[in-house]
Amino acid sequence: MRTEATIFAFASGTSRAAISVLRLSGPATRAVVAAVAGRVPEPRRATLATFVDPATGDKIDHGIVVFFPAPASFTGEDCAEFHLHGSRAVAAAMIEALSLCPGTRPAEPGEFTRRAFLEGKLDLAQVEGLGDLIEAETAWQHRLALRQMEGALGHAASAWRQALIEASALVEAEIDFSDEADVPGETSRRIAGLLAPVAEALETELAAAKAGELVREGVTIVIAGPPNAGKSTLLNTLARRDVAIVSESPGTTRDALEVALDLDGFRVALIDTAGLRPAEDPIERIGIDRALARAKSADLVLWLSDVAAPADPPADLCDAPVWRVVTKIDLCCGAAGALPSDCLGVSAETGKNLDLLLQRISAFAAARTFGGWGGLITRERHRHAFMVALCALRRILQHSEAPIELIAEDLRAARFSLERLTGAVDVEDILGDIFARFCIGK
Ligand SMILES: Nc1nc2c(ncn2[C@@H]2O[C@H](COP(=O)(O)OP(=O)(O)O)[C@@H](O)[C@H]2O)c(=O)[nH]1
Ligand SMILES: [Mg+2]
Repeated sequence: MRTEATIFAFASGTSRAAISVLRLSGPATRAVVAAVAGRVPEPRRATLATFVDPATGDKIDHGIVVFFPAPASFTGEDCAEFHLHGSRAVAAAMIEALSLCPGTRPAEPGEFTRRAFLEGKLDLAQVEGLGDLIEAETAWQHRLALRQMEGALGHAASAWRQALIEASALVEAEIDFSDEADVPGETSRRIAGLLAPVAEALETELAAAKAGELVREGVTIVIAGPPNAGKSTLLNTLARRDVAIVSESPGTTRDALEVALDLDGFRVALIDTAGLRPAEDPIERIGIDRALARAKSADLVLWLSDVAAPADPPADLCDAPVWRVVTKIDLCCGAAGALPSDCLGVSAETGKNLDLLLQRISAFAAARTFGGWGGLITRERHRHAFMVALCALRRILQHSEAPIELIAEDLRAARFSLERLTGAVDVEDILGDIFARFCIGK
C-alpha cells in the first residue's frame, strides 16, 4: 500500500529549544533533501549541511541531516530528519520551504506511525505500546509500554495463532476425508492437545489483565467521609498544591476532584469528593451522589473522619477495601493512642503519619499492579479479543462431540480475534481510533 504524499512534521516539540527535529517520509524524500540540504547524504550518517529555501535560495539554518532509505526506516519508506536550531523562526522557514517542494504536505496526527503499521514495521499492539511510551509518566508505565512496543503481545498472539492453524488443518482434513477409516476420537484428541495450552494461556492473561490496566490507567483512590473531615486538605497536602478549596464551612466540595500522583513509579489517581451527609441543597445532593458513585468504582477508599467526631463508613459504600483514617490528630493530644487499631491517625497540620499513609498506599498499588508486569493485556481492546478467542476455544474443548463444521467455525472465530489484536486482518474500524490519539510528528 504505497502512499503518494511525502509528509513532514516536527518530531520534537516546537517550543524554543537547543535543537528540534523535523521529520520527513515518502517518495519525494530524496528530492526534498537534495533541494534543501544541497545533496543526499550517505544513508543513516549524521551529516552537517546548510539548509536553504529551494524557491529563493535563502539560507535557513546550519544543521544535521540524516537520510534513512526504504525499507530500513521507521515508516518503511524513504525518511529523513533535519536537526535544526529550535527557534520558531527557523521552524517556520523550514516548514515553508518543505511545503513548496513538490509532492509534500504536513503530516496528520500519528501518520508516520500509521505508515509504519501499513508497511508492516509494527503490529497494532506495538503501535499502542509506542503511544503508551510517549504518554508514560511513571516508571512502571514506562516499563510496560516498552515491553508492549517490543512486541510481547504480538509474539504471544502469533504463537497461539500457529497452534490454531494446525488445529484447523486437522479439522479440514477430517472434513475432506471423513469416510476414511480413522481411529475414532483421534482427531478431537489431537485438536484438544493443541488448543488446551492456548486456552490456559489466555485464561492466565485474562486473570492478570486487571493489573496491566492498573499500571496504565493507575490505581484509583477515593477520599470519602463526612463534611469537614479534612478530605480536601488531605488531597491538597498529598498533591503538594491547592487543588481543592478548603473551608470551615461544611459542604464546600461539590464535585469530585482528581489529581494524579506518581508514588514510587505507580500512577495513583487520588479523588476528593463531597462530604457525605443528608443534604437539602440539590447541587450538594448531586455532589454526594457523584461521591458515592466514585467510591463504588474505586480500587481503594480512604474513609476520613474528624478525631473529634469519629464516624463509620456506610456498610454499602463499596466493594473495594476501605481504610479508616482519623484526621486532625494535632487537635486532640493523646487521643491518637486511643484510636482503634484499624484506624490511622493523621494530621495535615503537622504532617503526622502522612508519610506512613503514602507508604501504605504505595505498597497497595504495588501489590495490585505487580502482576501486571508479567501480563500482556493493557487495555480493554486486548481483553475483548482474548475473551472472544477463549470463549470459542472453550466451546471446542467442552464439546468434543460437536459437529466438525462447528468446530471449524469456532476455530476461525478464535483465530480472527487474535489476528485483530495485532492488526493482521481488517481493522479499519479501530485504526482511526488508535492513531487519532497520537501527536503530529509521531
Ligand atoms: N487542625 C487541623 N485542621 C485541619 C486539618 N485538616 C483539615 N483541617 C481543617 O478542617 C476544616 C475542613 O477541612 P476540609 O479539608 O475543607 O474538609 P472536607 O470538607 O472534608 O473537604 C478546614 O478548616 C481545615 O483547615 C488538620 O490536620 N488539622
Ligand atoms: Mg472538601
